[in-house]
Amino acid sequence: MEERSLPTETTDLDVMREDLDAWGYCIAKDVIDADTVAAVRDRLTAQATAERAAELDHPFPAEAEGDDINQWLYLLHNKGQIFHQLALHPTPRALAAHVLGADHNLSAIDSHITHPGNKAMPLHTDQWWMPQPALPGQPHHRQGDLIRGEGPFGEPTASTTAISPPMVLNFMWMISDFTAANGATRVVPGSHLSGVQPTGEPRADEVQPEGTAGSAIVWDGRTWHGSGVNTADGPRLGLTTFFCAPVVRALTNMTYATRPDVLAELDDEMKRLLGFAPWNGYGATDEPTADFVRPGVDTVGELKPLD
Ligand SMILES: O=C(O)CCC(=O)C(=O)O
Repeated sequence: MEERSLPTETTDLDVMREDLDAWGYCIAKDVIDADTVAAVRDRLTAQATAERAAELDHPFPAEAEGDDINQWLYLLHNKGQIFHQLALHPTPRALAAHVLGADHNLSAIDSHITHPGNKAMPLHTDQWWMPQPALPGQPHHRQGDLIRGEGPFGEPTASTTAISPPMVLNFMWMISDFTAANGATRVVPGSHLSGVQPTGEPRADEVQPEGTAGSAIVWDGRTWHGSGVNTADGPRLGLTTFFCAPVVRALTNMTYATRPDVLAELDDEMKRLLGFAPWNGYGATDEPTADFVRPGVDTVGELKPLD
């Protein structure tokens, strides 16, 4: 059988789905128009500049040791209505539905800005915490004992035994052009089918797809990836809408961290996406079949029988 060529930019959702299945990533071209890109970029840049000046930005654990040059902005839905459009956009939602199923949540809505002078992010997967399948009678991995960066390691070739399914999907919006020079995301094609984790070291078989602002690079939670080195003269603006299956703990604690003034304005779909709706009773407060959860202050506390 002829091997499918590596993903290139496409506007065809079917091709994106097939690329994700075959290679573990795809490039969605021109998902938002130039005016939307400009509006997102302006809000993001203003927020990023203010957070850095106020020393409010905190590094992410997957960043290279000692890299305090790259910048993360978390909980963007609290930081501008314009970001909600990206989370609700039909293209990421269709790909999340393809990989995770119709019900999925937003695990994070963050920005990753690679600045000149940074370090390459070590290769990693976004579901290092997923236990390996085990044959009956063999010891199983205890999920709560798994440690980031401790494998199991191996080569990124297709496994011949059962592997775990994807539980998360990363849809990384390009808010500036992504180029090899400014630190575009590196991926290892096909590594999503290996069932093992990368050691973090760069590899000869990694590729660094480029794309224009308004496009996105999208990867399966099992795909080996990391951001690149920025040798250009300006920042690379990445914005991730990161989705998870409904029983996976979200990367950011959305129900606790969503600002009350933002929550008051959310429509039901955005509330569902952020995990404010129980899923088959999971994530519920004191009414498992309620449409939406309620904060602790409104739940039932210690009661005494009435006389
Ligand atoms: O910013 C990038 O290019 C990659 C970010 C990343 O590795 C992640 O979000 O897990």
